[in-house]
Amino acid sequence: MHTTVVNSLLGAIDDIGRDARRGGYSRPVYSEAELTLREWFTAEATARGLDVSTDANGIIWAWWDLPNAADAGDASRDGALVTGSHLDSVPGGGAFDGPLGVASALAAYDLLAAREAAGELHRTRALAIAVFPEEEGSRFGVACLGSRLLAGAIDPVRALALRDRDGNTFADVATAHGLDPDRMGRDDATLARIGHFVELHVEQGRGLNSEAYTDHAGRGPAIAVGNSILGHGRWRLRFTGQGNHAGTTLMTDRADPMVAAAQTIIAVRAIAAAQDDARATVGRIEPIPGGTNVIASIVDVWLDVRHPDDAITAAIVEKIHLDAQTIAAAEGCAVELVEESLSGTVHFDTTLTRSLVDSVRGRVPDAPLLPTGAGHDAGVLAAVVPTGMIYVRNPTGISHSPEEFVEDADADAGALALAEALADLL
Ligand code: HGY
Ligand code: MN
Ligand code: MN
Repeated sequence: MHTTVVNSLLGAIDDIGRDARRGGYSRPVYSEAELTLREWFTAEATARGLDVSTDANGIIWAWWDLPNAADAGDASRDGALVTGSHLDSVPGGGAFDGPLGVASALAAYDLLAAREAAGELHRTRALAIAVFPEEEGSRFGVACLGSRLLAGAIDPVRALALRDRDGNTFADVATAHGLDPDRMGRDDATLARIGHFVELHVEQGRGLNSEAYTDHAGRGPAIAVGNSILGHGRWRLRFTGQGNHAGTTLMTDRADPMVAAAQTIIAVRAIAAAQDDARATVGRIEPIPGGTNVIASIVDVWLDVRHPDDAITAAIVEKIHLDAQTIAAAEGCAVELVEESLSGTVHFDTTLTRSLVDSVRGRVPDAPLLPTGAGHDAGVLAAVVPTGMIYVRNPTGISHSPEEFVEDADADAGALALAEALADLL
């Protein structure tokens, strides 16, 4: 059975949150764009007869109960199979990071519901589609904020005090959208309902499209199964100098934090390049006050460091911090390092991953097992429930950029693979 449901679902949201300045999409959590996507998902799930609700942490749940659920009541949802992803994006992100997993879950539901109606699927448990808020951490700075709250991986007090660039606290924004800050945090009742979590996601990086899996004619498997997620974290380096006038301050009289930040950014690349498998990135820099004719008084630089070995990630950050201190001192500046978000390397549940491989290879025999350098809610939930991932080929591997792409046929293959995997787990 061939489905183009995924592509029509994605087509329906194609214009939501487009960013004319950056290109691509900017859909920060609880922005108008992301709220519109939440409404889109809720409408699509409700139209399918799913029972849709939003929990205390802002996670949307769309339940496909067992046929006899009325008798079993809530207990019938214990140990459910859950799939889904996120709808928020990075600034100027692609169309697929997050929404592909949500649209594929809806398309997979359609395939499974048809099989159940035809008497070809006899489920032993409920299925839920979950949509997690703030997976990218683009607004409040902590990646996977919704799944971290659910799993108890972040103190709700800290989460509620997080601020966006306009100074709004997560508490205020969440309250404005109907949540009760006092009810946020680890949710054991909801965790008890998650027997397995399977997330489908657009591939990010050169895996399926590498020579290892794609021949010169571009042929190769469109689907992969995930086995691990690289440990990763985010730190803020704050350089403090002396704000002053660009025209009246001699070069010998300056303590310019911008110069210290710039030298440190070069050092970041050198330190990461010297360590196999390490990735370190500065994608965001914010001078205060940020005037063209003003020597900055403060420059904030955000660091993203990743490595398979968490101890090496820590050592890289420590080396960067030491170099930053030396550089700052030479410029008459000071520097402080603050950790904002940290996720250790995750290995997905081996039994679940085995099941996913067997299901996927029923349709895509040469589907490989791949590690990923990208974080996901599945990575956070892996600490509390068995989780696994399925990736759909991205011809360029480019992500967190408008060039992120998935061929229609591969998106369909992803929905079919997800449906197969879920059917075998239901
Ligand atoms: O940053 C990441 O790896 C993910 O896209 N949030
Ligand atoms: Mn994502
Ligand atoms: Mn992402």
